[in-house]
Amino acid sequence: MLKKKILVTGGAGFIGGNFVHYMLEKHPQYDIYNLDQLTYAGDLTKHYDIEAKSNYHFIKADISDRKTIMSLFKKEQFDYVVHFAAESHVDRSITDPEIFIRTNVLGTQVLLDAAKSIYTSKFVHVSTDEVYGELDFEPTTYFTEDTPLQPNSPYSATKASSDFLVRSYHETFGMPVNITRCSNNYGPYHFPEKLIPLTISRVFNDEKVPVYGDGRNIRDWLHVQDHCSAIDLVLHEGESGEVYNIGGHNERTNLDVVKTIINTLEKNDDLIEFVPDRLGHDKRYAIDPTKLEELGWKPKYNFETGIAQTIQWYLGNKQWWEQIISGEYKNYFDKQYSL
Ligand code: NAD
Ligand code: TDX
Repeated sequence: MLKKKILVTGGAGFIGGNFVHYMLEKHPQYDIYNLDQLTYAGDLTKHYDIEAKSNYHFIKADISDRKTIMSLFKKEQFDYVVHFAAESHVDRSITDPEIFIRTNVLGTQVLLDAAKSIYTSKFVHVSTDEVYGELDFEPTTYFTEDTPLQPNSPYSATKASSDFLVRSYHETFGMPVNITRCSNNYGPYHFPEKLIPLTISRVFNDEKVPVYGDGRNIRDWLHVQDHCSAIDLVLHEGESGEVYNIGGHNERTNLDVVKTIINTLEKNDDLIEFVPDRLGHDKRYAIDPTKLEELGWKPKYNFETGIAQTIQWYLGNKQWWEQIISGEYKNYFDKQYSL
């Protein structure tokens, strides 16, 4: 019997990379095609241990390159698409929004057209809770799938645009789709521009950690493995056309997160440096995952266990992040922060 083919876009990045490993382990009956442009955020060293597998394939391509993407779909006739590829960093979208529109909006439309041109059984679009905008600190309310979209950053505006495009291909053409909206992920291979890996790498090196504003903004943290299991479930069991929120009720202030990392690494809080706030900084994100739980999903990690394991992972894999922070990323960091 022919193996089913799953196209994973952005499989050289943080979440897509973990998802590729997760799927090869959990579903050896599938052929996994990882399509990635290898931008600054993508690297294949995380796949050294799987690249020889006969059911893993890598394709270097830009999702907004219509000609290449259309002919690839025609040739490979993918059964499923799980779409992670995106420009993902809010701060970069504030300084340079254009590439976000090209990749996140145009790239998604090209993939939708390509999937429509063959028969794809399911197109899962990986989105974010940031499309809902922000919640107040009080009263304690949560994002549900019915919360209106009110994106505040150029990044979240492009993600919301792509969500609407995915929805429209379902409504207009009957394409079988799901949209997932997840809270902040953490875990292995998280790129060091994001709060948790940035803090771990800087505290480890006794360097100051930039905390935006007063550090009271709240994020709802989810271990990347729990995100992977949620997407796997939605891919196989999600009702076509539905949106599923993904989150594990792990709300923490940024200051709490930074202090937890400092304590675990047995360093001192004087490494914290309060810096000017992010423009348009969303106050609080928090997910109500009831709909996904009703589909049978249960996260495995609580934040305390997950963050301890993640710190251990970064200590054991210094080579990976040291090579990143000493390269081109150093220019970005020096432009972004004056510490
Ligand atoms: P990431 O930045 O770590 O990885 C993105 C990957 O996409 C990289 O490998 C990059 O090379 C690739 N890519 C970028 N532009 C491309 C293009 N034009 N063509 C092909 N490949 C391209 O991102 P991540 O944190 O792994 O996020 C993955 C997805 O999950 C994104 O869609 C993001 O919006 C969403 N998401 C992320 C989080 C989070 O906390 N990280 C939370 C919710 C949703
Ligand atoms: O240096 C920092 N200092 C700081 O205080 C950085 C990088 C961040 N922060 C704050 C801003 C946020 O309140 O920490 C919080 C987390 O910031 P990020 O790690 O940049 O994540 P966030 O902006 O919340 O977005 C993330 O979660 C949702 C991902 O990057 C998005 O791709 C995803 O959609």
